Amino acid sequence: MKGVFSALLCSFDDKGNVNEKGLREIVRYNLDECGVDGLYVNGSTGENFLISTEQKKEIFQVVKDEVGDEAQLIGQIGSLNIDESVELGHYVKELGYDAMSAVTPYYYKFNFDEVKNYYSTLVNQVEFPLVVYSIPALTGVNMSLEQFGELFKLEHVIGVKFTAPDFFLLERLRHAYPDQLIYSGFDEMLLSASVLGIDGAIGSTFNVNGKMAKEILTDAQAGNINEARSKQKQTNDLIAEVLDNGLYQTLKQILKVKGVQAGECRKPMNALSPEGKERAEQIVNKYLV
Ligand code: SI3
Repeated sequence: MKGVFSALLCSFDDKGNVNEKGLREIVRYNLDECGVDGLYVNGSTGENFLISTEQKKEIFQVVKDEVGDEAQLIGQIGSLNIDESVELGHYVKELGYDAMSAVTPYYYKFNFDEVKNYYSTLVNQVEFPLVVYSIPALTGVNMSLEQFGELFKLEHVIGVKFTAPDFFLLERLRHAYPDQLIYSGFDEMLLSASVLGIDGAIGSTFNVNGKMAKEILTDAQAGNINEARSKQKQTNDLIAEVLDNGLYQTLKQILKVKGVQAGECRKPMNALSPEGKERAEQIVNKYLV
């Protein structure tokens, strides 16, 4: 369960349906061209919070069918509807995923007891390894070192996807919980997180730039910091342009340039303008040939 995991994009048609062929092509591109160690399915990048339970199941099933045992799979099953989370947890367990993950409950201002109860319900009912998904910038849920520790004490909790720029907290977590898996969630901070001893990374840009991410992680782990810095710099030039042009739309357009049917984003995300599409092509020519 270590290494570089793409937060998998999903291909949708212009009506918002899952495009199975396109999804399989995205999976293949990640495995064959990017060489990632695993896939994080139905996360933010998979537009999970914009789709139905049935679509989530369809995506989990198609991805497992395409991947088989070629790579590790983590299924993001977190939802504000705890019954849906439990149902999806059972679903990925039965499909043969390696672990489930769940975003911290958001929108309502849940206190920590409520957050902890959410996770203990999931692990007690599903009895399957769980990675906590912490992304405070989107959820508004910030947890302290001690609160992470409370979650790590729960049976079946195996780690955290830490998507935050708080490197003080990350260092404290690494030091305090050496046996938990820590995945970094910000691709632009991969090197800095690697130096602190993370076990892996989960990110959206790895769908197109996974090879470079793997090199950054392995260079950093081997102590080749200058090499890793230069690769992180190239990566961040790419990421800055992708963010400026529209994150998921641009990643999909890059894949289309590469011949992958990456499809559209779900509404209310906008499609790229003709200029945005042209810029995505320029990004490919500049960084991804
Ligand atoms: O669940 C997921 O799809 C992720 O792993 C998301 C991941 O943390 C990405 N964050 C978001 C909000 O998409 C990052 O990979 C992010 O796109 C990247 O670092 C660029 O800022």
